[in-house]
Order: sequence, then C-alpha cells, then structure tokens
Amino acid sequence: MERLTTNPTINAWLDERIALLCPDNIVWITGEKAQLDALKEEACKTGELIKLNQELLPECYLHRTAVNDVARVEARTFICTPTKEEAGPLNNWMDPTETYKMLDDIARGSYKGRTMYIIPYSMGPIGSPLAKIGIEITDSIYVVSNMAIMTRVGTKVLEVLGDSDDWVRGTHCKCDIDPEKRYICQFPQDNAIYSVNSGYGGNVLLGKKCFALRIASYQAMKEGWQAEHMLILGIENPQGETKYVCAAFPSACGKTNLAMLIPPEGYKSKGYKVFTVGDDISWIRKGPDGRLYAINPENGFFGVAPGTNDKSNPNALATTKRGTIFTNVCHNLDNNTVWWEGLDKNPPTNANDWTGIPWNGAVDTDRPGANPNSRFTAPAVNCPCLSPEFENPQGVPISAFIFGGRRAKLAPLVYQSRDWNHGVFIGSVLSSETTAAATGAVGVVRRDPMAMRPFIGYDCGTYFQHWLDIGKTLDPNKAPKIFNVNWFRKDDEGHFMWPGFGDNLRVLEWIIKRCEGEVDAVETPIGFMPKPEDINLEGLEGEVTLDSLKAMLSVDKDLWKEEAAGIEEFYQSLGNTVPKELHDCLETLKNNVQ
Ligand code: OXD
Ligand code: MN
Repeated sequence: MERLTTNPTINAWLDERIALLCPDNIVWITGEKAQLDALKEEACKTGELIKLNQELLPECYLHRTAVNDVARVEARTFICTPTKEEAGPLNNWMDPTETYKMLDDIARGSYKGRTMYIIPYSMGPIGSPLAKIGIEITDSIYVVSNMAIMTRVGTKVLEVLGDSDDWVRGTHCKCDIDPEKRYICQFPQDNAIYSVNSGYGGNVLLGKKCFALRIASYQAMKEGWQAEHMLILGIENPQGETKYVCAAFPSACGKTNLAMLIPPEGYKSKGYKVFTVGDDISWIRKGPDGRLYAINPENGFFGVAPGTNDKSNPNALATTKRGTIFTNVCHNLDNNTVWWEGLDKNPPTNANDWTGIPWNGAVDTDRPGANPNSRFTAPAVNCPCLSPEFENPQGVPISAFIFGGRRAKLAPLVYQSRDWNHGVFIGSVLSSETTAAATGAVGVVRRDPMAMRPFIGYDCGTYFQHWLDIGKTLDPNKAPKIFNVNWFRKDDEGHFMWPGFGDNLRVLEWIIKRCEGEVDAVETPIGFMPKPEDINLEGLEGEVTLDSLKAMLSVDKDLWKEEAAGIEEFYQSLGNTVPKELHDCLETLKNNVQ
C-alpha cells in the first residue's frame, strides 16, 4: 500500500487494522473534489447513493439506511474505561480488553471483497490551536462523503499532524447491519472509537458525537478545556458590535433553528444581524485575554429534515440546496427531488417513501414519507448566515452560555443564574421531553445534564466538577453569564405561549443586555428574571401580551418543589461524585421554594 504519511503511529495502526479487516482495496481520502466525486459516482452504480436532479439540487444525493438503523443507539453505545466508575452511572460500560476482543471478532475479515477508505480529518479549522485530528477507516462511501462535508478531510490534515501521536483512531465496519451486534464504543484513554454494524450518521460519522463530544469531553477534562453539545451564534447590533453565545439543548429541540435564526422585521430594519458559527458542538478554551473562546469543530450541518421549511428555518433550507446528502427522506419521482413532512403542504403523489417503497402523499397519509429522524448533511459554506468568523482559528469570544429544554409548565421563558456555580447547577439539571433523534420512547421527560447525557465520555459528577473547576480559573467579570430558556411553555389549553423561531431574538437581546450590564433583573427563588417590560414585544401585538409574558415568567413554587425533589433523586442516581457546590445550590432552591 502506498502511504500518505510517514507517521509511525498511524502506519502501525493501519497495518494492524488491515491484517484484521482484510480489505481487497485501500483508498486514502485526499480531500480532492475529483476523488470525492468519483466515489459518489461509484456509489450511485451500486445504489448506495441516488443522484438527485442536478438542476434543482446540484451535487445532491439521497441515501437510505437499513430500516433497523435510523438513529443513534444509546443502549448500544459504550464508554470503555478501565473501571466502571470512570464511565459513571449514565454511561453503558464495558471492559476495554474484552471489548476490543469482541469487536475484533465481529469485524474480522469484514472488509473482504470491499474497500477500506482511510479518512484523515480535522475537527476545527486545520491547524487551529483548538482543533484536533482523527483518522477514520470505513468500508462505506456514504461515510466518506458525509465526513467530507462534516469535517475537513485530506492530505493537509496529515501534513499538520506530522509524526504526532495526538490523533483519534476510528474504526467503522458496516458488517451486516445486525442490530444485535451493533456497538458504538469509545475508549477515552486510548483516543479510540470502534463502531460496527451500523450505517446511520450519528453512529458512523465518528468525528461528530463519538469524537467531538465523547472522546473530546474526556480530553477536555484532562487538558483544561470544554467540549460541549452547544450551538454558537453571533448577534450583531445596529452599531456593528457582535456578541456570541453558546447554547445547549437536548437533541432535536430546535437547536439548528436557533443557530440560524432570522431576526423579526422590527430588528432587521434596525440593523440587527444573526450569524451562525455552529449548530451542534462547541470546543471552548480560555484565550490570552482571559475570556472563553469557542470554535465549531464541524464543517457542515447534520440537521433533522422534517419540520425544516422556508418559515421555520429558511437558512437551513437554503443550505441544503447544493452539495447535500439527504438520508431517509422521501424521494419525489416526478422531478427527482426530495420531500419531508413539514417541508410544504404539497406532498408528492408519485414518490418513494424513506424505505424505498412507493408512496402517494395524497392517500398514504397514515405513514410518513420521510423518517422522523431523516437528515440532511449540508456544507457550512452554503449557509447564508454563516459567520465571517467561522474559519477563525482562535474561535469567537463567548458572552453567555444558554441552557434550554422542553418543559410545558415549569421553567420560565428565561432566567439567569446567580453566579457561575449556580449556572452549572442549572445546566446539570437540564431536562426535556424526548424526541425522535434517539431511539426509544418519544415525549417522556428525562434529565439531560448540559444536553450532554448521551455524550459525556466519563463520569457525570466528575464532569460537573470540571465545569466548576473551569469557573475557578475565570475572572467573574470575564466569565460567560449563564442562562436558562424555555421556548416551549404551554398554557392551560396546551398551546405554546411563545412564538419561538425568530422571535427568540427578543430573549437573546435581554440576555446580551444582561451580559453588558445594560438592564436590571428581578431576583426570584430560582434566579434572576427579566422585568416583563424589558422583553421587547414590539411587532408581536395580538400574539403575546404583557400578561401572557408575565405568565411565562411566573414561578409556580409547588411545581418547583416537585422539581427539587426530582433533582434530588437525579443527583442521588449519579452517586457521590456530584460536587458539594451543586448540592448546596439544590438546598438553596429547596429553601427558596418552601
Ligand atoms: C444530533 C443529536 O445532533 O442527536 O444529531 O444531538
Ligand atoms: Mn446534537
């Protein structure tokens, strides 16, 4: 095999992998467009990809996964640390030595008759001091094509890495897509990921959840930085100053919509602009000026398709019009384009559903055309509101951390923590109703600390401690302020009280003003809250009244008492690594809502 690098650690690892997997061919991904295009052509011949209408959707493709392989599988995701305690009570754990052996037995010989693709990739701008490098081997062109959108791939990455051993080893083998033998395993101590028997994005694009969150969160804990499940958004005011916030929401809670928010008319006309730096993951580190700086380690968006339309998220929709891979959406056979529920009110009548079975949107209304977790993989550069700082290797300075989830009755529209530690407390007890992004029941409330529950690569209480430790290194005047938002509060009739989408900028404006010390707040039992008149409702006449806003900002002590009991139970389930500071915050909450 011709080598693209002389890095001895990479070459030794590849020798071992090749001997185990027995590929017929080996292809290094160089990052050149011609190579990537040729691979996609090849995948079209085998049916792995379907080339879409090149006039309407240039360089776009459709892919269908196996019907039993449509979402991340948390029950089959493992953190393989030397001891179970290191993985903590929220992670599935297996012994590393035994797991390597089991996975090797599953994967052995599985590349026979197939090609091994070697993908060198960078998470973050190549060469950025905040970036990190991985090598993924895979037997899937779909994976290669997606990785080439979601990360920076190719020869340049190897040049930057040189002979360093600081890279993440990723093995992906499709095998037979057997759900009983599906394993997504992380080995934080070894910088290694091993994924078998899946072909679905979140399980096989190893740079994303596996590396940029699970492995990176562990690296970050060891190295004094943070890897978080957070979008990064820039808000430019009419004076031309831009402030950045990072926000964490559990999966499919409107995060991509918030990341690509379009200001309401009144804001636009005044000159407000919103820029997307990232929609899913933030890597955050203290900069030379003592502030926290964040990069988006990804290079594209792996967004949920259903519900994306020219009202909910015109920027996301525009982003998918070129160079995009659609997974498990509906295929409109009349014009060879794609469709999903919530795109428009005109489902195609001559289509294949996401499984490839003929579908007529006019009559087949009892089954969806697109899988609820169908996705687009779209290049960040397509995004009309992409931040000019997207490629900045130093990242952007962060003014606020925002946590949010779906809570119909409990959490107010927005509140601010009293200080850093209280903010960590708020993040640590984040909770939301489950959605279709992960397999399992939909609509159940679950605790999702920092929206990281499926992604913390080590013990949860220790992760909370790391957040507290980061706070200790920061000058309180420079530390991001921490907030909680809830776009999903419902009235007694079950209607959403807040319009959401672009109007969320009204809440972000208050948040920025708080960070800049430009607006007062009222202290409540749960933290600082806006005076209702400080949230700008101009242009929302008829939709939100000052009274309904007051209702959204109310704190029902009885519900919060129940919440405190729920938090206590949750903390107990996490064991004795939950830091005392957080137990103290819980005691304060209990006293305040007595
Ligand atoms: C995702 C998620 O981003 O599930 O796909 O969080
Ligand atoms: Mn996510």
